[in-house]
Amino acid sequence: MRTLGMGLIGPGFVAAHHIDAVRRLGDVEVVAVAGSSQASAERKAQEYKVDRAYGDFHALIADPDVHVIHNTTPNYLHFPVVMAALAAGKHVISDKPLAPNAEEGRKLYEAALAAKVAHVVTFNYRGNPLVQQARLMIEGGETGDLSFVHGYYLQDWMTDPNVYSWRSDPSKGGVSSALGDIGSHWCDLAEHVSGLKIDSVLADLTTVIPTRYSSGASAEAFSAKSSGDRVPVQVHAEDLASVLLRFENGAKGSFSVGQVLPGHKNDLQLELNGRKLSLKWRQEEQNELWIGHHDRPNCSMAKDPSLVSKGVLPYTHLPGGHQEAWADAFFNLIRDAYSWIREGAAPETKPALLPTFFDGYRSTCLVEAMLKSHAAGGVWQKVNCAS
Ligand code: SOE
Repeated sequence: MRTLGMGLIGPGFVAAHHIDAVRRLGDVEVVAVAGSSQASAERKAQEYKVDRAYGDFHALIADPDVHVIHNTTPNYLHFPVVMAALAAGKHVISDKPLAPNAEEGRKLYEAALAAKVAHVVTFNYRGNPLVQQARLMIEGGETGDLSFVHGYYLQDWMTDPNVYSWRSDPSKGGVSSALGDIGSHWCDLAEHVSGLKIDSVLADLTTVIPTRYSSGASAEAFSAKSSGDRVPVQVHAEDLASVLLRFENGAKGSFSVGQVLPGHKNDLQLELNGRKLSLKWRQEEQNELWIGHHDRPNCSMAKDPSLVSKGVLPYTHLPGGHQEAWADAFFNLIRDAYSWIREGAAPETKPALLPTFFDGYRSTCLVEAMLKSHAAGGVWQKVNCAS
């Protein structure tokens, strides 16, 4: 079997998890990392124990030993980095949001199809075993038709006004902040698990902290804030939003996102109410799936290979009672991506779990519709996303 080479472009807390997941595969070599300068790339290469460091991402893409590019750059670099990787015929695994707007999202999706390479977006919550359990129960008819799909994705790492991230800067994070960053995950998960597409949205956006204080350096998500002199910066992007949803089959839904909500670390919840039963999954208690009944006691299903459906087994790694975690779910997505690459990356061999650039493009369409709905004063907005 040919050894595949992986190259990673970008810093951030998630970069280390891309590298760990690839190393866990055992048959893929982490060849090189690229950063914003030669010095930062070398620092990262040393930290991750990688031999080659590039201060220019074009040089990493041109490296003949790199077959798969992992993009973990800030949002404003996704388009140029991913486009350059596709032009060089490399497989791409990109962080979300795929692009800052639907137009660029669509261009990347089309370029990926034309390049005939694997194209994956890290909507990693799909990789959790009990998320797949819920998806298969719905697909198998156990819930009955869904009438309501709802939940939230709440965090608190931006609660302090001294945290200033590129996500708050319209020229870097894109016009949206919380919706693009974590609303994209929630909507992807809701559509993936329910099997339903969101048809239209009605959104209400808020900036709870309109003035932030920047020290010049962008704060990494979840990191301690930097010290030093600070200057006030006006922020217009949303840090809190609530959205009503209409699904294509007539089901209704709603979700809220916020990144300034004390006590909520990475609190994603998805609940799906069917005509026969309800399911609820919460990321911070990811080894349990709540099953709600009308005519008998509710119960909670534990993540246990002896209990889950057959299709979920490849996504469990440990016996019952041994908790699986964020990194295991992330690994599941990376493992499916590389098995797709090894199979030739044709559309018909794509594992069902795997989110592609179409899903990344779709999420840019959803966020764009939400921004339009809010800008129009809160009117229903249809989601336009031609496939
Ligand atoms: C910060 O909000 C962040 O790191 C997101 O960018 C990730 O996609 C999410 O999984 C965790 O939170």
